[in-house]
Parts: sequence; structure tokens; C-alpha cells
Amino acid sequence: TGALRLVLGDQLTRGVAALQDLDPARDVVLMVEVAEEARYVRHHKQKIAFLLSAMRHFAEDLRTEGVQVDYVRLDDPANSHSFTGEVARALARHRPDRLICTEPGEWRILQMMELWQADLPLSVEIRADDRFFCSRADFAALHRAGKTKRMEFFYREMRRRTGLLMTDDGPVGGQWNFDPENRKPLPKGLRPPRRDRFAPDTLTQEVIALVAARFPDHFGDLEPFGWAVTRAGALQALEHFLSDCLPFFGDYQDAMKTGEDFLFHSLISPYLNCGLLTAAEVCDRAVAALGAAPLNAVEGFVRQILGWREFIRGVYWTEMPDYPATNALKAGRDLPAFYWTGQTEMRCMAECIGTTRRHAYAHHIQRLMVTGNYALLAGIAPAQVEEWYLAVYADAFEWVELPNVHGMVLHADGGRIGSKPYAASGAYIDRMSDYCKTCRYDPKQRVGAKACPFTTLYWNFLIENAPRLRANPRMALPYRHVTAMSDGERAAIQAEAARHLSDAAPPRQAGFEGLW
Ligand code: FAD
Ligand code: DLZ
Ligand code: SF4
Repeated sequence: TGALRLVLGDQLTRGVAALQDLDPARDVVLMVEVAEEARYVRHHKQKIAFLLSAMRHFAEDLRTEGVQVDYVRLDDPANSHSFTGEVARALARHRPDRLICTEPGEWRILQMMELWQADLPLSVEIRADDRFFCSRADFAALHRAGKTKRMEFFYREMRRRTGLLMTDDGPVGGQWNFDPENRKPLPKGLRPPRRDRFAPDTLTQEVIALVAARFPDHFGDLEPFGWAVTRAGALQALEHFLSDCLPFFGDYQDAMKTGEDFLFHSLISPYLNCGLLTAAEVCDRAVAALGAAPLNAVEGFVRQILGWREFIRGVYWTEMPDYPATNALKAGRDLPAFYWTGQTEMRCMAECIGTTRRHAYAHHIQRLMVTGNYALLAGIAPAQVEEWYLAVYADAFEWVELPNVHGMVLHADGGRIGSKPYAASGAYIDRMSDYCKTCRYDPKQRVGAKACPFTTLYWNFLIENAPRLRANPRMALPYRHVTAMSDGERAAIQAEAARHLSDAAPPRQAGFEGLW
């Protein structure tokens, strides 16, 4: 055999680096389903089914093209269930002259690949992943030049480099960022469109049965399963978003509504992250929709992908491997059990955990301002929060999950991603959603029987973290309120917070796994 070309579950792009210069007559593409990847955190059932089905369809497409694919299934009795074990077995089967990989999305796997380079008796090439606008080397150079301190400046640099939404004189519309226009709650009477969901074909049904049998103790509903698992399906989902949702995407990007799991969001992150869509084509299509969709929507959407997604990845690779060990706010409480059960009287949390369980999806503001904000305010240990986010979302891979959770949400990195914590009380959730209307708590109350846990914990968070946050100029306003409180008021808040955390937010008990 010529080259053995490894394609991982999040590298399902025909043009991925390891497949460039493929010689179908001599080369073999290796794809492996291994339990180690499904279990290093216990991924949501639907996430596993999505990835395995997308992998199998991708392999089918390659075979149709005449490419030789060696595909190891999860139920293959000889499966060693690790990447390293399966690469070793494949080398024995094919005796290739070299192994070609694309750099992976996780530090953990890069370590693995570097061991292959050191230990295996053949040349192991790890190619840069060119599916991003900004390569790791480019980001590192920008970083050294001091241009990656804040997302906004990095984003402008990326706009200039790519020419997306640019004219000769500068940004289209004369402004880089239209975010101030993008903070509207959902008005009464505006119904989000029905979303395309994709009925499982035979192949996906087989995978669903496999996941049901092998991972019954993992979090999440397996069915109904509605994700696209092919490139054609992912493209259809993108077009559906562009025509039916993008025009409203900007205005209602931060809105939340009971029973509306998707609103105007694109639902494409699983496709982007596993490779069925590329960031470049998504941005190009969005820019082409300008006119049919207003500029604040198109710019807002492009910023998420060209700005945030690329910035987050750059931070991951420049800060690893030390990044997850930081804990700037010294948060150490256990993750409450209700993150896994959804059983809580907090309406907002029950809604956001519910959509997570049903779809392996929640939209950004739910992740940031509800489940994330609660974990920040309650002082949950970063590693436990990170494990949850990595497990429960179909789009979660460490390169994107970790900086979002550790940095953006928990401020555990001391400010690498954002200059201040996103901490907010129940008033924010009340303004941006209808959740509070049907909740047994009152977002305005910080103590007492109806005290909203977000509001109580918000003030408690400021009190507990005063030594660390008071000096931050962007926190001056909330700290003026804390200073204006009497000692008695502060003590009452702290007592209410302690009561909530011990009575209404107990951690998961041993033997609890059976519950879902
Ligand atoms: P849309 O709202 O339609 O946005 C379009 C696209 O922009 C997304 O598909 C995504 O590719 C990109 N994007 C938007 N925000 C971000 C961001 N902050 N970081 C990276 N890309 C972004 N996104 C993931 O892809 N994987 C994760 O594991 C992940 N974990 C997150 C954890 C937390 C705590 C938070 C606050 C955000 C996280 N995000 C993650 C970012 C964002 O919430 C999701 O990308 C988004 O909700 C996916 O849904 P969508 O495709 O409908 O997004
Ligand atoms: C997440 C995941 C799962 C559940 N299963 C597999 C698998 O069986 N085979 C595979 O190649 N990839 C899988 N993945 C995705 C990998 O975890 C991912 O490629 C690495 O984390 C690097 O980002
Ligand atoms: Fe959430 Fe508080 Fe509103 Fe209830 S009152 S939905 S707990 S923010």
C-alpha cells in the first residue's frame, strides 16, 4: 500500500488536509469507531449517534468515489477501542509506506499523534488543518504581535484579511459591529419558522440501535433524532437557515422563549465542527444573502464564525496545556445533580437543560446566560462544568468547548477571553425570556421564600469574590450596590445563597447514573 490516511470523526471534509493528494489506486483511508472516544467523557447518546452515522455516510461517499476505505466498526470483535490500538492494527493489515493525519481538535489527541511519530516504524505526517480562516501558526504570530487580546480586534483583522463584508474604504455599512442592535427580546406574535429535521435513514437507524445497546447509561434522549448526517443534508440545513432564519438572526440572537428550542439560530455547529460544512462556505453564503437579510443579521452571523469561532480556537492552542488548570475565582463546589436530571424548580434551568437533553443542543444565550451563568454564580468547580458541556452538546469538541466554558463563562482564566465575568441576576433572564412568568421564584427577590436563585447567587457572587473582582473597573457599578448594602443585608444574602445551595442544588450521588 502507499499511504494510510487517517480521518477522525471531526474531519469529515472531502478536502481535509490528510486527503489532499490522495491516490485512490494505492492509498487507503482509515476510519475507526472506538469506545475510548465515546467514553473519555460520557457523551450524549445523540452526539455519539450523530458522529458515528456521519462517519459511516462519509465513508460510503468515499467508496462511491472509488477510494479504498478501511472502516472499523464499534462492534468489530477485534476492535481495540483506541485510536493508537487501531492505527497499530491497520499498519499490520496494510503495511503502508507512511501514515498521514490532519492535526486533531484536541490537545489529548495531538499528544497521541506525537507519540506515533516517536514510536511507530514509519513516517507519520501531521498536517495543519486548513479548514480554519486562521491557522494555528497565523494565530500564534498575531498573538506575539499583541493582536489577540480581545476578540473584536482579532475579528477586524480577519475581516481585513479575508475581505468578508469589506469595501475599499472599510467595513460594509461603515461599522464593524452591529451588536447593540442585536439584543431584542422576542416580540409577541412573532413565530419562529418550523425547522428542517432529518428523518433517520437505514444506516442512521442501525447506529441508533448500536448506541442504545452500548451506551444506555449516557445522558440524553436518543430519539427523536433529527440531525443531518451527510454533506447534502448539512447543505440543505444551511440553505434553510439562510432563507428562513437569517433575516431575524441579528435582532433576536439573545432572545429565549419557553418551548422554542431553536428560535432563529442556524443549528449548524455540529456540521461545521465535524466537517460536513466549512467555515469559508458558510460565511460566503451568508454574505451572498445580504439584501434578503439585513446587515446587522449578516454581520452578526459572520462575526460568530469568522470572529468568535476562530478566536476561541486560537486561544485554545496558544493556552494549552496549562489552560484548564487555572481557577482565577477559586470555584470549588460540586456540579448540582439537576444539570443531569433537569429536575429543578428554576424554570429557566429546566428549559435549557430540557432542550439539551432532547436535542444535544441549546442556543448560545442559553448556554452562556442560563446554565453557564448559574455555574459561575454558584462557584462550581471549572473541571466539572467543562465535563458537562463537553459531554452534552453535539457540537462539543475540546478546542471550542473549553475556552467558551473555562474563559467566557467561568472567568477561570482570569480574563483571557473576556475582561469581566458575564455574571447576571434574574433580571437579565426576565428581560430576555418569558421563563420567569411561569417560575415559582421572583427574579426581583434576593432573599425570602420566593427569592430567585440567580438573583441571590448574583449578589452572593459579588460578595464572595470582592477581593478578586472589586478592583476591576468594569465591575465598579455592581460593587457600588454591594458597598451601599448594610452588613445585615449582605449576611442575609449569604445565608439565602447557602440555603439554596444545600437544599435545592445537591450534587450528584453515587449510583445516580440510572436516573436518566
Ligand atoms: P448560531 O447562533 O447560529 O451561530 C452560528 C455559528 O457561530 C455557530 O454554529 C458556531 O459555529 C459559531 N459560534 C457562535 N458563537 C461561538 C462561540 N462562542 N465559539 C465558537 N463558535 C461560535 N460552540 C461549539 O461549536 N461547540 C461547543 O462545544 C460550544 N460550547 C459552548 C459552551 C458555552 C458555555 C458557550 C457560552 C458557548 C459554546 N459554544 C460552543 C458556542 C455557541 O453557543 C454554539 O456554537 C452555538 O450555540 C451553536 O448553535 P448554532 O449553530 O445554532 O449557532
Ligand atoms: C466524539 C467522537 C466519538 C464519540 N467517537 C469517535 C469515533 O468513534 N471515532 C472517531 O474518529 N472520532 C470520534 N469522536 C470524535 C473524536 O473524539 C475527535 O476527533 C477528537 O476528539 C479530536 O477532536
Ligand atoms: Fe430563572 Fe429566576 Fe426567572 Fe425562575 S425567576 S426563571 S429561576 S431567572
